[in-house]
Amino acid sequence: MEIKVVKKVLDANNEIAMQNRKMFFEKRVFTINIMSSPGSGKTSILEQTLSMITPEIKAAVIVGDICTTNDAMRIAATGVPAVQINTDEFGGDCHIGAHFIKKAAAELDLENIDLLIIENIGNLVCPAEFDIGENLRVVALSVTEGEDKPVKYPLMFRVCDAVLLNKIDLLPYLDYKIDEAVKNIKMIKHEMPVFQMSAKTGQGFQPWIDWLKKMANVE
Ligand SMILES: Nc1nc2c(ncn2[C@@H]2O[C@H](COP(=O)(O)OP(=O)(O)O)[C@@H](O)[C@H]2O)c(=O)[nH]1
Ligand SMILES: [Mg+2]
Repeated sequence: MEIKVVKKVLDANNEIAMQNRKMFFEKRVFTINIMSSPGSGKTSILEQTLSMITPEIKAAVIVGDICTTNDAMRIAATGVPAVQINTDEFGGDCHIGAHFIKKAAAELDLENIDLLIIENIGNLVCPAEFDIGENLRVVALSVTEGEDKPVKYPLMFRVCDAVLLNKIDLLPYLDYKIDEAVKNIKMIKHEMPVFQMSAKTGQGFQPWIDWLKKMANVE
């Protein structure tokens, strides 16, 4: 019985995700879902990315958190339209569901947006299970989280199209074995692109930006 309920929730989510994907396709908006543990640097990566692609590319951001509008305020400070989703009043969901994206997208002028970036709620588990109608998924992993997270949370790495290996500016202070982390990522998904970067210094961002533009076809 319980399994039936779970399946129903996922079916309902998938239905709305399909509607979202159709809407974004019709409006010619390319959508990317960025996921990670809390604090890996999603918002920092977005701030740096937006500074390198706007205003040439018309971008907007939807950010999900359980509470606060902190991240939307950080994004809005870059001059890019930002909509905050808070799941607290809906039971504090640990992921963004497709229905939240449908609602948040209604707040945006999609006719004037080419690239929509969605910052998911910090969590390496549930966000991987919920399709929100996006075109591309990336996972940020910071070097302070340990080399083994890809093999501990394989679904997240399986459903993503690239890994943003962030905070490499901290490597001199850590015992982190970056080759082992990359090996673990490739063990889960052999062909996965891994972009080593620092949102703090901007190091390593150009290859990620080039790849993103190519995937979004917005060069
Ligand atoms: N040293 C360093 N700190 C970073 C980097 N990226 C993010 N941070 C810091 O990590 C913390 C969490 O970053 P935030 O962007 O809020 O992560 P989010 O929770 O994934 O959105 C903040 O204190 C950032 O300043 C980085 O590349 N290097
Ligand atoms: Mg954030």
